Amino acid sequence: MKAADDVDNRSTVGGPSRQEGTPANEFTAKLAGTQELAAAMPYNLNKALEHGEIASCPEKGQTIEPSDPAIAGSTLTETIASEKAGAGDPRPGFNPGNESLDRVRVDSSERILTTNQGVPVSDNQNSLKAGYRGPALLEDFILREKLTHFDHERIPERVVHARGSAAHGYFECYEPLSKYTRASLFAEGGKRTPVFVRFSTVFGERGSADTVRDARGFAVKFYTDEGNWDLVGNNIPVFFIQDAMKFPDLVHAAKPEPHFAMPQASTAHDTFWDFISLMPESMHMLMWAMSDRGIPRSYRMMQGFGVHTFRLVAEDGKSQFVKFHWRPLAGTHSLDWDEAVKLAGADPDFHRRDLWEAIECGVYPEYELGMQIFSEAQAEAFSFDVLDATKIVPEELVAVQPVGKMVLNRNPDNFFAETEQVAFCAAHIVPGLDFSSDPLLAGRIHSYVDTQLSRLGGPNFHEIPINSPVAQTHNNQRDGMHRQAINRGRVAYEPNSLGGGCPFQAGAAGFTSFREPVGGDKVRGKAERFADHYTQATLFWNSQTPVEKAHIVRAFRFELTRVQTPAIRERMLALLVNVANDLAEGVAAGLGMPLPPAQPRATQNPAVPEIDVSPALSLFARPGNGGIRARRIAILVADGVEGVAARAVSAGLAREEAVSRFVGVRLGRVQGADGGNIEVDVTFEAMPSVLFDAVVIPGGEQAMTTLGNVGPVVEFIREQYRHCKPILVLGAGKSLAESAGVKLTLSSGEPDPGVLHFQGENVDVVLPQFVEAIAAHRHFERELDPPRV
Ligand code: HDE
Repeated sequence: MKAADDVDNRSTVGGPSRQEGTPANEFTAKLAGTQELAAAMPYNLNKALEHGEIASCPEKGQTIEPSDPAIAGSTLTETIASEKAGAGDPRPGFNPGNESLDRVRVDSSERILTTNQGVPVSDNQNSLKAGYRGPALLEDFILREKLTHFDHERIPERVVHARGSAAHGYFECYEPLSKYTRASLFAEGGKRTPVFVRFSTVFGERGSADTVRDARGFAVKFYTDEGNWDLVGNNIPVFFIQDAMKFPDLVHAAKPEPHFAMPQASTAHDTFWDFISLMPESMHMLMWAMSDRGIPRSYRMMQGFGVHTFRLVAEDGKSQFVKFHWRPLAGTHSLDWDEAVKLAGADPDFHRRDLWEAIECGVYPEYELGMQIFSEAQAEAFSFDVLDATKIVPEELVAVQPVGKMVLNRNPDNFFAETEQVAFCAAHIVPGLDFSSDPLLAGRIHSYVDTQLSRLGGPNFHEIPINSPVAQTHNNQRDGMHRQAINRGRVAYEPNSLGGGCPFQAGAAGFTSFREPVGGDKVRGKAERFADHYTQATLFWNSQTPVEKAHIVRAFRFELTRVQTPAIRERMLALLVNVANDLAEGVAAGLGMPLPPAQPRATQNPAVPEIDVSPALSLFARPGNGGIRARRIAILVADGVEGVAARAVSAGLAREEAVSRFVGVRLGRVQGADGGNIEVDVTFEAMPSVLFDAVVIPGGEQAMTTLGNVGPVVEFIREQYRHCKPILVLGAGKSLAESAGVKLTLSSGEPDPGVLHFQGENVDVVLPQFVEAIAAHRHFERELDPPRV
């Protein structure tokens, strides 16, 4: 720092000061520089602009650049470098906490074991004792550090959405959306923004099974260059309740009952249905939750929704309403209920494993982001209220416009550090987006940070690497538990002159709330249109195919049979009558109850809906791109199997990037009829039928006879058939298939498109048809109640 001799830079209190007649030095130069900074800001230029109409266009904060970086620093000794303190080259205006995760990634290869203080540990087997058989000594700081850390390895689980799995990836914008929004991630076609996505179930605890019936969380953190945007959505476009005031009640009713902590991860119990049957606004969400949307095949195969109405805000301040949609390129597919139940035992991590393995083998899950953009005038004209989170905006009224694609291409390194510590927040939005006045959203804006303060043990969890933005963060927030940033300089307030005015407010470049006029009396209550509880539940029901309707009836029947209080069942039936008579009748028949009269409606003037049917609401509306990537297919083998055919099928499926497994009675090799060997990948015991999307019965007389005599093999095939999965039968495999109950034709006499019997030599001929049958996912034409086998 250059020291000027001609300014008054005496210290009047303490510390280094220039004595009269001595030349200036760097200490006194810092004092002089500070005086220069303060003098350059004789008054607060922007103060007058904080008032009245002019305040709505805030000015950028007033700043002055110090003549030397050291002037704004904490200490002149900052240039003294060390391995710990740094390079001695201060980087004004830079926050390394926003650098990529590489800054905290740790690898211990070829390293010795140390304590947390870096002290090498000589013996990691024995505690320190007074003699080999003597008492352990309290001074064993190594043992105590290890145990103390272990004792605190768990943090509280999320109060909801405790069970989840996550992945990194990117979002790529298709075309600039500047007409609607100034959000930087939508500014240019081809622009990529890093994302971290966490999928979850809602009601189960952290260790509960993945395949339970529930909504799924679909939370996306976009690390945009103007800060983090969290789109914290679900795989269902509506919610149970309309007002945040009811959220704790909903969750208390759905969670295990408080006296005996049962049932785990299930809504099939009295308190849930007691609450729900008194909350008719939940009827629309229930229709979705009881449909096969509640048991997705994979996180890769479910839609996501922002649920609430949000706002897009353009550069000129104009705003449109928006609803966000994620659409999986692999299509929307679900499990069969019987399969979901069995999977909970066979592989409670089914969805977690599916996501991990798909990414690990390069089959990156992809989703298209769509927007329904509409004006306030359009919203006003709808028969429903767009601020009511129990309502959708049907695609027939406002089309979903594709705006970009998300690709999940990297698994986390560490589950705890990333998936567990990630903190999503409905309040995290960026310039160009804004909230609507949805009363459910208002509660969410508060709730997330609040819950995370206790889950993550206090403030500053925004500095945990997975949560920190890639955009630079600079403000005057300081201190608190777990603080990591070491802020340079003495200024932690604004306005200031001693820090050159920095960090200064961004003015028009910063986040600006949409100027929405608000008014009215201070009241508790809901708008009239919120009282229509059934119209969209009926729309959903009317839009389902017969198979989907049958599954919905079955789910209600299951859940309500588990309810122990007949009055609650009856109350539920009385609600369902308001949705659709055939639905209520189907459920009542399963419960062996007469149909009660409908529950009184909250409004005598239900909406006159714009449409009666919306085909887009069917799960089958989005079969996907026809691919079978990462689908699992079992090829059954035993000694004497037609090895050439089995290997050819396996190779053909690999070309489609599907995952085939040779399943046998025990591990080791089986000898093919052609003399070649096949290595068994897995046994029937370790990977039962529910873990596969399809089965191949390859033929070979001897092998088929052997397998036909093994009970679990027959059960394996039977379940594939019962769960409506594609079955490829080659040559002599037919006898085994038939002995397991597989029928080549439907009960109508028509051929079953999901059961292929091939007699020829060259299996490549039948493979395309088999691939198509797998891509179609399930062959529900086969399904009868009760099932044929
Ligand atoms: Fe959440 N929700 N929620 N929620 N939510 C949480 O935040 C809450 C709601 C959703 O993978 C909690 O950090 C309230 C709707 C997802 O980490 C908590 C209300 C939707 C996740 C919370 C709602 C969601 C959460 C629990 C009603 C779909 C998991 C732990 C006003 C649009 C995020 C946490 C993750 C998590 C509160 C309703 C989605 C307690 C008060 C509607 C995907 O803060």
